[in-house]
Amino acid sequence: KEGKSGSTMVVLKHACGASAEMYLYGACVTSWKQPSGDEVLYVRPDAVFDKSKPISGGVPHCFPQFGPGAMQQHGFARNLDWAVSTTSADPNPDDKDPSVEVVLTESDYTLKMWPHKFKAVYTVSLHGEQLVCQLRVINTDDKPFDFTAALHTYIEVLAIEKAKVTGLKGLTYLCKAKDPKTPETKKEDRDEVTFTGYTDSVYLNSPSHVELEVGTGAAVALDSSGWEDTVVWNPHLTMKDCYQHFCCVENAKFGKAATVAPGESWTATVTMSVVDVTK
Ligand code: TA6
Repeated sequence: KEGKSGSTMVVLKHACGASAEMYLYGACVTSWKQPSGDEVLYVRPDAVFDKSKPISGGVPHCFPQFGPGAMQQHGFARNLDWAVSTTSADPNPDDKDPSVEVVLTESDYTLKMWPHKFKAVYTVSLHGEQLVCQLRVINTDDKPFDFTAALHTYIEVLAIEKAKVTGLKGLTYLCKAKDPKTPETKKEDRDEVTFTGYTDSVYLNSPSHVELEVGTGAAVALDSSGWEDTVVWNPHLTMKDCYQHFCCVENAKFGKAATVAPGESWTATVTMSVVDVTK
């Protein structure tokens, strides 16, 4: 389907009423709605869809590098067109979960930045009201490679002052708020991480279940496997026009890079659900 600025997107609709949209540019999921019509994700007002820069919002990829480093910030996966390999996008009378699988492989552009042959396979599906995202990175080269990665998920919150992330207490984290290139190592002692200023923290070896309370009595739960770390980011006053309305809770593989031998693969999955926290 034609999305914004003529860019191609895939729409998933579940028989339960939930829906999702993903642009092939960056394989970026930009919308995930509950059957009520409520949007869970957040797309920044400065987002553009004309491929001149990565889509700022939804669930952008960071691959094969999370953050700044040897190559451009967050790697190249978020600013390339992925190709659809299989899809079952329409609602199905027998309640089958709609899904789409897209792939990205090396090109002259990627080889200049990262000299490895690879195939990244990204599958997005709606399991009822849940959004399930799975990334598989296959080494199609004849030598091993390393990478870091993340799903840079933007979640809409009622007001950032009301947002709370739970599940991180006791973890060691890299605080990148002062300088992303030289993070400070800290220990989280809060039951609930709240946002009173610029926040950019990579929690190492985080649990498979983390929740973000969004301030409406609901939380978004992220249940993951394969991703080992969790990044929490809010730009605070550096994005005066929009920081109040979103919080990024990102599944990441950063503390320890993934190493993949030739012919082998690395897989990580996250299942996101909206849960009622008032009960
Ligand atoms: O995930 C947090 C982070 O890496 C921050 O350090 C900040 O740079 C942010 O992502 C946004 O990055 P972007 O390149 O999309 O502006």
